[in-house]
Amino acid sequence: MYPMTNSFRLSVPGALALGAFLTLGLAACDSDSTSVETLDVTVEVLFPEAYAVEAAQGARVVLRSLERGDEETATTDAAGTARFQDVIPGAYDLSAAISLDEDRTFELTGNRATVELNAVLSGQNLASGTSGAAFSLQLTGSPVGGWVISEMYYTGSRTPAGGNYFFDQFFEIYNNSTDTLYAGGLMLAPIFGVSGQINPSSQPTPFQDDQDHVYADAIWRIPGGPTDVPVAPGEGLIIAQQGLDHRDDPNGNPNSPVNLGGADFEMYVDVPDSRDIDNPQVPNMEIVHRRFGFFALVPVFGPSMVLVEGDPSTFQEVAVPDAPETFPPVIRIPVANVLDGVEALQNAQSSGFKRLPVALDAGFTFAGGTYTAESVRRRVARTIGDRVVLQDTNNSSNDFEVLSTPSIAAP
Ligand SMILES: [Ca+2]
Ligand SMILES: [Ca+2]
Repeated sequence: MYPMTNSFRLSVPGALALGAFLTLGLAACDSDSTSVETLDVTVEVLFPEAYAVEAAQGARVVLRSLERGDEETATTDAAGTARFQDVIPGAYDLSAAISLDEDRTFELTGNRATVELNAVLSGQNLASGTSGAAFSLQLTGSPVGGWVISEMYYTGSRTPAGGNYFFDQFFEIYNNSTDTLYAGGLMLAPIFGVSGQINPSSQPTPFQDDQDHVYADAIWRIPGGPTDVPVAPGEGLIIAQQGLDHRDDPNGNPNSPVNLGGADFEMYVDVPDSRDIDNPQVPNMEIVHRRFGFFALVPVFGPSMVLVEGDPSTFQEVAVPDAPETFPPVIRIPVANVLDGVEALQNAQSSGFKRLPVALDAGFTFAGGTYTAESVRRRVARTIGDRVVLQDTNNSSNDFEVLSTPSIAAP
């Protein structure tokens, strides 16, 4: 199991080798100046903090001598510990590595992925005269999991007089990964196309055959760059159409289920003739692209929404086929730039109106109707410690459930 002894014999130069071996073999504690006192080294290997288990069983640990270049290898046991015996004092690099298959990663993180984790501790001095040394290595790797759209509240609410109210729409994006992610520069894009047979002339989007792109009505960007807007694992950001307390605001609706005055961002339509409301307390999303409208309204029948990364100047404007010349173009975004997408359609019969490519969302979700104050929310895959991992099989029919009131609604 531990071939240290062999390596030790080979690595000790010249005539000393046999004598040293005999000395150790017969009396390891002999203080004779010609002998080499060896020591035992224990290495504890830990998974990254957000993982379900601390001790990393099955990690390959390497102890590499800086003087001689030779390596010893051991595998961690169920306690995450690897042991090296009879190690010659000197300077060493320690490293640990483990490959996790999809099933094991799912057990440990709640997300399915193959993962490589590593840890390195360089230039450690194993001093002679000590009985042993112990080290602890914490593995790191790329975040497992990523951003998802966790909730969409798009149905709107009824006013006390029975009117339609749709300014209280919001979207939540969520860090479904094992590490802090940065939201600066991420873009939220509602997709062009009707949500179902809303009237007899409703037609599905003409872009259905293109499975490599999505076609956006608008692109809203979170301000900042790739190191701005940190979001911890298991935390989300609320992006409101209007960042108001819709229940109390004089422009609001007392029947609205949500107070969005504490939203992280709002989609203020900043145009000269704007009728939108800019709450100075809520930072505005940046408008990258917008086709029309006084408000950042998405269809109350069901929007398709995608979360996008990358450089939007590479996205092209595209005319809508058979539309009048004055019809504003949509913007074409490669599927490769889409981090997550959710298709919400009018009802169970609306599958023919799908707007998102199957690779992004193989199904769709739908609410009970318009102005019902319902939201659609991603189901929980599992909980690891305090962290909720949301289900993302890229099929909203399975991954989403309808809530009778948004998850952030006051009780
Ligand atoms: Ca604002
Ligand atoms: Ca997804």
